[in-house]
Amino acid sequence: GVEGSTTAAWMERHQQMYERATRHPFTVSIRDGTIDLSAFKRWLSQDYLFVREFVAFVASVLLKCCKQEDNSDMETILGGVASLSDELSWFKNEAARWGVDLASISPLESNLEYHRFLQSFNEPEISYAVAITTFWAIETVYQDSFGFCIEEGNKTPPELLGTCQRWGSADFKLYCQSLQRIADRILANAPADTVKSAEEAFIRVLELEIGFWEMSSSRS
Ligand code: HMH
Repeated sequence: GVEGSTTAAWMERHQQMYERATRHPFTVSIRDGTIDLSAFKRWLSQDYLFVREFVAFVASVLLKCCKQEDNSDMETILGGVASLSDELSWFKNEAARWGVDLASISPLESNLEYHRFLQSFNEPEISYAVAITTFWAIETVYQDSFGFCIEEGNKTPPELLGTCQRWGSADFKLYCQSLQRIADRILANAPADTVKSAEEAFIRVLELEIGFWEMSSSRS
């Protein structure tokens, strides 16, 4: 439950920014059916490039996990790596369906900024606590954002339901909750300065996610 959950306390403390990330005009426009399809395609192609970087990030979290004395979280994280393989295939399929040529896409600035953040986790000095918290936060923003698009009262266009289901499904929510439990357990045993760094990483993820939605929405 939420009792004693460090991550749940942060979600409350930074509620405004959390809402800006998970109820962004971009995803809200999916839910109300007013989404600009060229913006959707921009998001799709940029997120494909993001996920390719995210594979390396999750691998770095897995590596940090394996170096722990207690590596009982290994299966959960390994499952995350495995599902990214399916996700890359999904992106290729979806891009073909929308007539998007993934081979000709270059990452936009907000995407590159996110890549640099993800790449910083390759440093062995970055703790497992900060890494697993970051992993949880990244997945949760998508779960909450796309989950809202399939909640009661949505007017999500049928051709976008598959996308929303990918991250908004009950299974993906359970997976995010497993990551949250792991993060909370590790944070409960971490020194105060590490917990502080993890909270900063959580806020940084929210900023980067907002930037990513902004980049996807922009008509420039
Ligand atoms: C930008 N954040 C972004 N892309 C994603 N695919 C996720 C989070 C979830 O994996």
